[in-house]
Amino acid sequence: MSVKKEELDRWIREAQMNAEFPQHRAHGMYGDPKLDKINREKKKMKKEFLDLGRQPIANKFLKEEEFSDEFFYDLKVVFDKDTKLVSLKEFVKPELMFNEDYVYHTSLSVPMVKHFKETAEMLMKEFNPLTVMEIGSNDGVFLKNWSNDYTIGVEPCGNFAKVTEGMGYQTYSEFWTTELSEKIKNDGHVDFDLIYAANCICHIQDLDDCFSAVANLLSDKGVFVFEDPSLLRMLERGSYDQIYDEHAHVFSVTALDNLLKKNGLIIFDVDNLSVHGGSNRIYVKKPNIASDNTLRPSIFENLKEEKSFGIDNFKTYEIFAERVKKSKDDLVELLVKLKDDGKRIMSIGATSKSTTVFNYCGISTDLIELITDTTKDKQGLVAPGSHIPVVDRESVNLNDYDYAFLGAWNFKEVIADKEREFVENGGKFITHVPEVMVFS
Ligand code: DWN
Repeated sequence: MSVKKEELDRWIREAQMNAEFPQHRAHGMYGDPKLDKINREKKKMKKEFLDLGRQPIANKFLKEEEFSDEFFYDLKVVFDKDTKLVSLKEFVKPELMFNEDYVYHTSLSVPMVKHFKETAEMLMKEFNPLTVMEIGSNDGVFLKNWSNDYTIGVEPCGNFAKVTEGMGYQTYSEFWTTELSEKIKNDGHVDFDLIYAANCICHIQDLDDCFSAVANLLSDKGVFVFEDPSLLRMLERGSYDQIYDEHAHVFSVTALDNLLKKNGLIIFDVDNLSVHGGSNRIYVKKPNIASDNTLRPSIFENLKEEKSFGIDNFKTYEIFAERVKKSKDDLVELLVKLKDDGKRIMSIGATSKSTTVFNYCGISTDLIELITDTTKDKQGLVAPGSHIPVVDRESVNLNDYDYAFLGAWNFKEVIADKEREFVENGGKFITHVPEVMVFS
């Protein structure tokens, strides 16, 4: 598909204008009466479509003595008619989620280690960047593919920042903000040829500030590449458990296109990925007339596919909300029936996603006895809200159970392959994606 010149010129003009007039951006507006009014207007554009009830911090696995202090909030989801962005109605304070105790280690997911190695190789081949920064560098699974002389990390979780510092990568243990981007500049870093982020940008609440900070540190020829779960795949697959405190937003290409342009950046390519239940990798750069004939057809194809699905139409979200209610009813009905029949049920993968499912559906130890997880930091604790014990896979004989719920349904194939013996002995899996079903 070829890009229409008028369309291209309009995009670039818009992006450049927004870059030149940062006061047009939404961030940092609080306190200015004129801008407060704009913010109030913006809030009115947000329409609620889903209520997933009281939820705890999705990754705050806990001990019994912490039960009385457990934090809960209302997990509601809104659609912004203006930007088409899907976000949480109320954000949770970032420090409550991302701190020294953060337990999700990317390097413990073998398929993700492979994914990040291949991603780094592809980016090296395609863009050959000299200077690299990763936002949300976790335990260094992406960083380790790059020379530590020219690569830095940004990671607010202190436990992980220490790990990557130990690997020789300078790591700013702070949240990604324009203020931090200024600090990095003042520390003498040259602009970056590659700014990368995986499963992190959707965690950032103030996206205008986030993108403006990226624009501040991206070299003129640099690329900003980020990947996050896809809203379209979530809507198609009914995977409502992509929604939890950390996921402040679930991105469509449509909404990102609107938001990035507003901040002087343009999308030039999109990859549809299978990881994390269906993600999009978005390639972004600064507008530059001389090289903007490089916009790839993938952008227009994704925008077209999203439009035909109805991503810009509130009705689509109302239909999704109905499907979510049905998923809850079906899952609870199935688990209760199996328990009544004397079956034993456990779960595999103590994921953030399963925190949403268990708390929304009111599932606790009466239905699911335990969860196995390969992450040492989760073992010996109980899952948030549901208080189902999390144990090491090696401590459990799966043959004692009749059913295994897939908390990590995004690793369905890997888990089914590992647990062949369970199935051979008559064990069955339960999943709620794309709909509640039993399979073996
Ligand atoms: O964005 C985020 C993504 C990338 O990771 C974060 N907000 C938090 C986290 O979300 P999650 O917890 O839903 O991610 P995963 O990758 O689906 O978690 C898989 C969990 O399952 C890990 O704790 C490891 C565990 N696991 C297991 O016990 N047995 C995984 C596999 C493949 C297994 O065989």
